[in-house]
Amino acid sequence: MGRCNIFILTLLTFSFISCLFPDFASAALKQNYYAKICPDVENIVRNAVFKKFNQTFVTVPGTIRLYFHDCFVNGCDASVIIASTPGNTAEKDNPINLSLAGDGFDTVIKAKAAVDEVSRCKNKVSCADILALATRDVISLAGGPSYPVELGRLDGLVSTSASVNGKLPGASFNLDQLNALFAANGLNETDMIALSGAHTVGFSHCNQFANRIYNFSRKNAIDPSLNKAYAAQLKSMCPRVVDPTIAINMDPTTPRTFDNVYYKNLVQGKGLFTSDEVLFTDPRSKPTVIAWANSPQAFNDAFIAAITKLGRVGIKNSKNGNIRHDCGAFN
Ligand code: HEM
Ligand SMILES: *[C@@H]1O[C@H](CO)[C@@H](O)[C@H](O)[C@H]1NC(C)=O
Ligand SMILES: *[C@@H]1O[C@H](CO)[C@@H](O)[C@H](O)[C@H]1NC(C)=O
Ligand SMILES: *[C@@H]1O[C@H](CO)[C@@H](O)[C@H](O)[C@H]1NC(C)=O
Ligand SMILES: CC(=O)N[C@H]1CO[C@H](CO)[C@@H](O)[C@@H]1O
Repeated sequence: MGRCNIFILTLLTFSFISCLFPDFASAALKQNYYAKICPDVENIVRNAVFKKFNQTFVTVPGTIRLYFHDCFVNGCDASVIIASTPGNTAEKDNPINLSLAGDGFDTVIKAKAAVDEVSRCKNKVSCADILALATRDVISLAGGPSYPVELGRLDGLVSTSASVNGKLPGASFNLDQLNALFAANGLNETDMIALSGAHTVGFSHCNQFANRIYNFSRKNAIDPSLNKAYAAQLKSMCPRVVDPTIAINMDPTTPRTFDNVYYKNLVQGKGLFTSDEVLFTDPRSKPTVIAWANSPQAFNDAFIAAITKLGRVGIKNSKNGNIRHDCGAFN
């Protein structure tokens, strides 16, 4: 009883302190956050994203992956967009930056410029929120689900190359490694399987899966979990001596559509990375893969839940964040 009272007292004290100093409480996001500040922000961003999409499809995968990397390294705070300066090597220039496509960055820069052209909106909308909105917009432009986006993020004040190490998953990860990294970001196995579905669009360089088609320690053996015809196709596109300029579609079936075909591919042994195919070969995640291969609606629902949770990672408050004037540089 006594212990319980102390617990409640501690809890009350904490809530009280949080009320006195709201900056210590984690900022809450909400839909329509800009209703009074910049009421047309969603249309402005959507139009800018559409213009960019109309120029190049790379806008779609580039923006989605940029959001993922932003959120997993120091939270969804646009720190990934910061350019390096003579005194600081930023996140985007970490050698394991995994070749983020320039068109993702450009999408955010263009949308920010469009928002700032409206005087009441100028310097009032964070780059982190613009990236969250642009991600929703490219997904829906590519045929994926549309969904309400929670807003109210601030932009981070720190971006270092060193902070990237250990924060992003590798293409050779097994299920336990994937689960551990996503759990560190408040995402469970279901969320991880759903977000992996983003590999339904975009490209990969050959080095990410070369070991699956030319196992160097086993006389170039092919990973037995790979579909034989798909492996042969991959070998014809990616020579044994890796050519770093070659990038291939990650979804060999519908590479430009954001759909559940990613899961259908996994069932057929056509997952490009070890981290993709393991979702089908590991008996723990297999039932979910099969369910989503069979139901676009079930996948869409799970994806929306998961990307909404992803958007809540590491939200900054007024002590450790602000609204950047230029997404690529600190104010
Ligand atoms: C589950 C663990 C994940 C691993 C191991 C992984 C790994 C990779 C790798 C190695 C590439 C290819 C990079 C290259 O060679 O250029 C890639 C591309 C991509 N990833 Fe992931 N990823 C994971 C999860 C995610 C998530 C959660 C998202 C977003 C929700 C995402 C979105 C993308 C997109 C859209 C691309 C294509 C990028 C482009 O074409 O420019 N990935 N990923
Ligand atoms: C889309 O691209 C076409 C030509 O590539 C251009 O004529 C059209 O104006 C563009 N639409 C928008 C909204 O940018
Ligand atoms: C390559 O072969 C080694 C030795 O048999 C094995 O442990 C490893 O899992 C294989 N790698 C792949 C990607 O199949
Ligand atoms: C994982 O999170 C989703 C929401 O994203 C939730 O619906 C589901 O119940 C969670 N699963 C477990 C096992 O906690
Ligand atoms: C887009 C980008 O910044 N790519 C860089 C990733 O890291 C390699 C190795 O450090 C650089 O050569 C790329 O320019």
